[in-house]
Amino acid sequence: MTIQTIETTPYADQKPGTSGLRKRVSVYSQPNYVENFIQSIFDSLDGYEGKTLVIGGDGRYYNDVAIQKAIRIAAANGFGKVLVGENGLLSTPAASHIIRHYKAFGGLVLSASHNPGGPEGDFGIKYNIGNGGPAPEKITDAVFARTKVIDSYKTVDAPDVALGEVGQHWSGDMVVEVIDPVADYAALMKSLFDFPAIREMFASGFTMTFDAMHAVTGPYAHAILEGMLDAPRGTVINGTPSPDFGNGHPDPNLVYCKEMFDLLMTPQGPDFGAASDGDGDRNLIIGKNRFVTPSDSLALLAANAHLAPGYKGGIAGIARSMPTSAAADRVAEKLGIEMHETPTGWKFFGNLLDAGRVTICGEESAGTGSSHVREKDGLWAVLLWLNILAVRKQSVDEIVREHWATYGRNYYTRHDYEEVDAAIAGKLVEDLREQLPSLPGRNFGDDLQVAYADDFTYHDPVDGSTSAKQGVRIGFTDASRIVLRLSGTGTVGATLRLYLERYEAPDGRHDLETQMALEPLIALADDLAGVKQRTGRQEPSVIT
Ligand code: G16
Repeated sequence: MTIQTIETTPYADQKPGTSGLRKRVSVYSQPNYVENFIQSIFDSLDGYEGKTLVIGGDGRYYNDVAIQKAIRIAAANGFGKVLVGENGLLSTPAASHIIRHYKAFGGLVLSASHNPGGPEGDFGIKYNIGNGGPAPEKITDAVFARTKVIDSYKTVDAPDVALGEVGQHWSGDMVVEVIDPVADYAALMKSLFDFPAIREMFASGFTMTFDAMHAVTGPYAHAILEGMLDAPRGTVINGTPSPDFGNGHPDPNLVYCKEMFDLLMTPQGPDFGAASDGDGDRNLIIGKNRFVTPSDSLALLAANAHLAPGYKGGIAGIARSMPTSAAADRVAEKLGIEMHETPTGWKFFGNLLDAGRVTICGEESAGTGSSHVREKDGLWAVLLWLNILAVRKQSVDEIVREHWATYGRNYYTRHDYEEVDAAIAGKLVEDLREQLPSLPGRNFGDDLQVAYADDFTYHDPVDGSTSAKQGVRIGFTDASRIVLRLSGTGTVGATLRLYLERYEAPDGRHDLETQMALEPLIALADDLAGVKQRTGRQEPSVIT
């Protein structure tokens, strides 16, 4: 095998964001852009010689090119083996499971998640550590530092690996095992959930639609829902992954899954609707006449997890990202278990899960997961919902209403302002930050009194690390909340996210329209931050 050392020059823009390095395909296609980033990852790690690396992606445009490059660089740097999904496919949660299951050193997850694909779309690379989860900040910071000074990378002079052929291949002296992307993951799901009960529910006429959005969950959903659980053929729609996601936007929200939402709101629609995103870690849950917000879904799954065999002993604790509503906190309080509030980004859950302090985690950004892997997991959430429905024999709507009657309802919405000028967005957040010390104690309108106002700092209780400036939060005495932060996953300009929440007690009104219920907070947030005036936008780009 000939190892080649190729000279290169650094790129200044390879700082990993909330979840790896996400850029336009046009940026990734620049000479040595992929090579620089992957070599910088390996340069920031110790002790991987002879060990196994997992590589998988969501099948988006440029995956095949990047995977072949990654294999050659891994071979030249001394990895002993690469495990790669057939045709380069591995959903993000499946990649996490494969890393854990085969005790790999780590993995490269190639995805830009829910962002559009295709030559004009986005691409991304993320490194996951041996626990199966996204690398913590100390590694991503080291990678970024390395990208700024890198002057060469290593590769081997070897042909492309036939990724369509399951079995053993070679790249130089390194073994490349092409594996079935679904089998191990499907076995894990079977071990967690009551498959016979779910099968029985389908057999007795329960209907669902699962929209795979032309993305990576298609093969998983076909195999598990239609194959193992006997849901009728046609339950899974858009189930064949395509490099540009059927020219769509694989983000499972009410904007991009509007057709399915509309169908679920009619008597002819199925009993249950669900979807997952580009790389299979996000989920959307809709019952007949009932959309379940991700924050509510987290609380409901935590409250009912014991109904699934994998969680029958109860859960150790719950963690949620700071902007996620406090609905889950009330469940944790009732169960008498730990509750943690972390910054946005799944990587912050890793330590808590590894330490056994939490079992279920979730985020407002359509992500829920558990200690079974170290990523959020779209199909897992769908299967846990199915398990709960099969055991409780109630509709989603009934279950949600009962939950609110027990714990109260956290009305919740997120307003996104996308592709805002980065300087304007930065200044807006900075100016709001400066107002914070003057806010506590102030009254707004008849019933809003500020209880606290700060920029969230997280102190990791497991490793003692601190992450500052994770989002501005203004909390009120009635448990309402305004949160504002800049997204760390956008690829063009800045995305401003405004999160609004209001609590209504168990005996309060639970049937208000969400935007109406939050109207006073929406108006106040705009007064305080001047979003509309400064950005020149009259409406958010997306409301979820
Ligand atoms: C990623 C992260 C999540 C985060 C989301 C949104 O999800 O894994 O933890 O909540 O981005 O982050 P931001 O608000 O910074 O854009 P995904 O599904 O895009 O990988």
